[in-house]
Amino acid sequence: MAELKCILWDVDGTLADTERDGHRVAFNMAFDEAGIDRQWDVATYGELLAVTGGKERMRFDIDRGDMPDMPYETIAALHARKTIHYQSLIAEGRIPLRPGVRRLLEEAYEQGITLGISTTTTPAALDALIEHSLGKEWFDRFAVLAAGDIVPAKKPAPDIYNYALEQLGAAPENTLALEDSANGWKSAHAAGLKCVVTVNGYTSGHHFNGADLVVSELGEPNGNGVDVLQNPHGLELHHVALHHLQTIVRG
Ligand code: XBP
Ligand code: MG
Repeated sequence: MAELKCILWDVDGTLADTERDGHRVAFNMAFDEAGIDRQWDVATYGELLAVTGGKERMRFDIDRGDMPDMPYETIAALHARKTIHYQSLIAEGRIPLRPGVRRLLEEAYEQGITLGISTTTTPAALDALIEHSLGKEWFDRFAVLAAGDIVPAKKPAPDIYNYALEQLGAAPENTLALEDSANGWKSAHAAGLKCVVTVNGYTSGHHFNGADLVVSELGEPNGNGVDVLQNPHGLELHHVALHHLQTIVRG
């Protein structure tokens, strides 16, 4: 029987709702500052989230004719400015962790479960969120921070999960992923991982066929109880606890 030894966490939308009020706003600040006639409103950004990776997202918007064309170097420079704006927004402390994230991270850490990050976002953006929303001690508590361009193919490709597993020497059957989006779920699934999904405003309409649990959030013991959207293992739950993840991995 497989045991839960490792949990890999997605970042944007899973640890915190960073997209609408963080990344989106930072992109718009960078476009404005560079004199580019384009702003991504909340709904447009939701469509663009189908493309993972900020530089790739800009390229997609250019290719469909909604942004002026520019060479890769300009996209990369704009994205670097966007990351700086994002770091400032995060440093202002305006993006809290999602409910239950800290509780589950702490429970798993105390139980000796290996913890890692597996994300499409840029390392500098990830570092800002760890420092300002989680706390600096978590730089040492995560055994791997797999992020951004470290692999050529971003989610939904499995590469970033495979990279994290390889760095940890962890087996997929002992590892569970926490995700919020269809692209994230596909990536984790393609890497052979069990996956729990916490949806958010941008992803509640996504399809997660085959996911091990889909809920509105991880929730808190003293909260109202989470909305359970898919529960193929028939778990009894009010909030998501470590023992639920252990049950899922045991199969
Ligand atoms: C989500 C993404 C990222 C962010 C923006 O990543 O697709 O591209 O939207 O980050 P995940 P960058 O859910 O895997 O954390 O601009 O740094 O790419
Ligand atoms: Mg995500």
